[in-house]
Amino acid sequence: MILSDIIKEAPPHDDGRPAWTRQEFEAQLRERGKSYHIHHPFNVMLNTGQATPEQIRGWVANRFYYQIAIPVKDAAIMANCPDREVRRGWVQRILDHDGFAYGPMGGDKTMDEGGIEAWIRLGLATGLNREEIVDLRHVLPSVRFAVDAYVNFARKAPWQEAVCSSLTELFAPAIHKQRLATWPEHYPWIEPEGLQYFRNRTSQAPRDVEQGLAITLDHFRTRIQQERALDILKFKLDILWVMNDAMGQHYGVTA
Ligand code: AHQ
Repeated sequence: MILSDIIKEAPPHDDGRPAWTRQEFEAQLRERGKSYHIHHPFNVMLNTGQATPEQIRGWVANRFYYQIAIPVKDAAIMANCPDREVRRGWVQRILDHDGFAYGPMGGDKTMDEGGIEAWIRLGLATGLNREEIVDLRHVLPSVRFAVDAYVNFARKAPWQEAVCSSLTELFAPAIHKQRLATWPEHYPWIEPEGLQYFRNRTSQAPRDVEQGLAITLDHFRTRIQQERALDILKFKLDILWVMNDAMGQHYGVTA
């Protein structure tokens, strides 16, 4: 299915087939985890200790482009969403990545630097310098195109469909935990504090998923709408997958 088909308004809402129950629908979404990029050879190489420092630095520098796109994508969803309750929850995602200052009005503030800064620190811990991370010089064309396709989808699709596309995060806690369990042993040359981003996500991702899953299960009601939700999730799974394809092709994959 090409991107314009994905962005096109959903097909007719009902073809008479019985809708899945809420539990069946959630199970169908979770079943797509078999296509999650945790299974991509490039990621398997990273998390089984077979990556060289150059491959790790390439992955961090390329994934930075995805990380800085996340709050932009979430702001696009916020801009399209008229529901204050939803926005009240969704805004936390932007704060998690961009960071925020907190403390008493008029008093001293404490800065939560946010996930983008934590990702830069991951890069520094792998031996990249701040300038080469932030100026995106290492970002591969296919990585850029895949990430831009995600942001453009979030801008153009109905906000509930953009919410649905975030549900690859159903599978994200596992990949963050896998990194935390394997990188210190395999890559002792990476300063442990560089992995803080992954630690942050092990609690933030499940909270994100709770809201995104509830919205998705509530919104996609008929069978044909539920199958569209699966198409949207597949689109986003493909985005994560092709990013690894590009990095594997450029940096090599030893799996
Ligand atoms: O660090 C990640 C993150 O903040 C998010 C937000 C969410 C979205 O809105 O699409 N998806 C996501 C993901 C993050 N990290 C990826 C990784 O492998 O480290 C996984 C990715 C996801 O599963 O979609």
